[in-house]
Amino acid sequence: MVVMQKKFGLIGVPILLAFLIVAATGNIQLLPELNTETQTVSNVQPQSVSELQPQIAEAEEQPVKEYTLIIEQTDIQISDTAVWHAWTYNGTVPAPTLMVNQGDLLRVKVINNHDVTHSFHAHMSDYDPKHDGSPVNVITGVGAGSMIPPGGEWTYEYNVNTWGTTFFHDHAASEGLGIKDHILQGLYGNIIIERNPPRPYIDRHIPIVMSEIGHDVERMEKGPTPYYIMNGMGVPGGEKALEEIFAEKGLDGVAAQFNYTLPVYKAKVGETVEFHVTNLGEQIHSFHLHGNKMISSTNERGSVITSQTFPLVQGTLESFIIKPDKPAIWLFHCHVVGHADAGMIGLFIVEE
Ligand SMILES: [Cu+2]
Repeated sequence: MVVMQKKFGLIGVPILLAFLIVAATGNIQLLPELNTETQTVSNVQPQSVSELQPQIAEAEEQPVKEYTLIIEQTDIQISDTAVWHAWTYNGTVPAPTLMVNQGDLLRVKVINNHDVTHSFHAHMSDYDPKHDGSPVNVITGVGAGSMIPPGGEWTYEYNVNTWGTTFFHDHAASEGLGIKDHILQGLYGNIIIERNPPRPYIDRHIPIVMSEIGHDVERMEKGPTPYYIMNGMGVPGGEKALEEIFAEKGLDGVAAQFNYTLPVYKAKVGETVEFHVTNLGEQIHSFHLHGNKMISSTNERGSVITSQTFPLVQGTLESFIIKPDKPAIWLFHCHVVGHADAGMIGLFIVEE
């Protein structure tokens, strides 16, 4: 019954379109009962056609943005005592951020050099179902290859007709492992879509993915390992651990953790910086940046985030803009503070 309703719904659209096309082209003899409206339709016709022409011309020259991502296992030293046998797009967790413009055709060629099936599933709104990269492709047989077997490849395509920030992740499962396990192993990344017309005042983008670490962590010897991570990094013991490192080894000791266990991003006073924070973990996280006026640029565009913190349920993101006005070292962390204690902290350094 549901299927029938859907079919009627789909049939209804072409009928409506056919009616509109017929009306617009003036072939009204096919619709004699609409004679009274004929004059009006033909009067507006020349203007409508000329307005359409540049749009069509633009469509033919749609800019194409192409990326290639290679799925492979990558060993990442996550602490002095442990290695994460991560699964990656192009060797990093998260994957490289894809930068596109509103209006582009985004084409992503994904090569699977790993020994299990993977995919690339992007949270986009305008693409052919064959590029979904989900188990439905296998079930329907439409784009079955978008679930990429070991050694295979697939080129996914998207019309980028909205702007803002979104993300992608693996949507495959393998024997004994769920989609969750595939994602947590590191197969995710952000897509930043610049508005048309663009915002030239953005000086710097800082994409951050909050998550938990995947299942394949090898501990060489006893020692703390992160579980809650941002951009693949975490400091077990959080800020307290940093204090202890400082007491023992001074600033150099802390600096040795930069972009090893502790994500660190820099900007200059007066720059306009846009953060993009995504939760691709299995738990609720929240994101708190100290000391800067945060203005939402994705969910509540233009609103000030007054508590300096926003919540992220699983599979969501927020972007915000700041304009740091003084040199400082600021903390950012998950405000599920237990997660921060278990690793989810980072530094934002503002330089003169
Ligand atoms: Cu958290």
